[in-house]
Amino acid sequence: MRLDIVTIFPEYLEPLNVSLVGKARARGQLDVRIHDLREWTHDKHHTVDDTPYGGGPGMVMKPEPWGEALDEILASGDGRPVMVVPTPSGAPFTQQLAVELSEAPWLVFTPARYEGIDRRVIEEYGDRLDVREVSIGDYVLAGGEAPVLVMVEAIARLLPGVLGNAASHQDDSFAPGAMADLLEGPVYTKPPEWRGRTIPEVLLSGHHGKIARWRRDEAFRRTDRNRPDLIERADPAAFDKKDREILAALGWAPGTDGRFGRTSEAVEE
Ligand code: 6GU
Repeated sequence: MRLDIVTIFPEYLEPLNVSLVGKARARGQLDVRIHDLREWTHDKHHTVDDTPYGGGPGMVMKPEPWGEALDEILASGDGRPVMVVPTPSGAPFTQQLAVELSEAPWLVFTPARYEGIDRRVIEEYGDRLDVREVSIGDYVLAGGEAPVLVMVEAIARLLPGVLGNAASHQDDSFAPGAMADLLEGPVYTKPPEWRGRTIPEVLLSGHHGKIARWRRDEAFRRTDRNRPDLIERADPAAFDKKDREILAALGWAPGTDGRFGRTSEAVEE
C-alpha cells in the first residue's frame, strides 16, 4: 500500500518511523511518502493560509498550494488514490472504514491546520477521486496530523503480513462480527500473584469452554459499564442463552423488538 501525506508539519509524522508502521515500511509492505505543503508555495513567507471570506475567527488554508501538491502527487502514481480529509466535521472513523481503506492500494491524506481547507479543494478532487472527510471522534484537535497517525495505525495493522498473527485482529473489539460488538475483557500474564493479586482461577483451569464463557461474560460486564450503547444496538440474534443470563444479571431485558435495553440496576456485579 502507498500512503501520501501532505502537511505543514512533516515532523509531526515522525511516529510513522516507529513500531508496527515503521516495521511495515522497513519491510516494504507500506510505502509512506510525507510531503511539506510549503514546498508548493511561491512567496517569500511560504504562505499557506488566509482570512476567511464572510469573516469569522481563524484562518483558512489557501487552495493553490493544495492543488499544486495534489496534482503532482496524483501524477506520480498509477490509478486514483482514495483521498482522506481529516476534519472534525467528517464522518466517524470506524473499524469498518479502516477495513475498507486497508483494501485500497493508495491513500492520500490531507491533514489541515487552522479552520480547514478552502472548500473548493475538496470539490475539485471530489470530481476525480473517492474523497472521504473523516473525524476520529467528538472532540476538536488543533490539526489533522494526530488523526492521520491514528488512522494509519488502524489501517496498517490490517494489511496482510503486518501483524505477526493474522488471527489477532479477528476478535478485536469492533472487528465486524467477531465478539458480536462487545468490548474485550481483561487479560493477565505472569506472575500468578502480584502485590497480593491473583489470576481468575478459570484461566488456570485449562478448560477452554469455561474460559471462552468467562471471557464473554467479562466482555458483557465491560461493555455494560463502558459502552451500553453497543448492547442497545446489538443484534439480539447474536445472544445465546448464557448471554441472556448475564445480561439479565446486569439489569438488561429484551424489549418488544427483541433488542436489549437497561431495566433495573444490576443484581450482581
Ligand atoms: Cl480528523 N481533525 C481535527 N482537527 N479535530 C478532530 C478530528 C480531526 N477528529 C476529531 N477531532
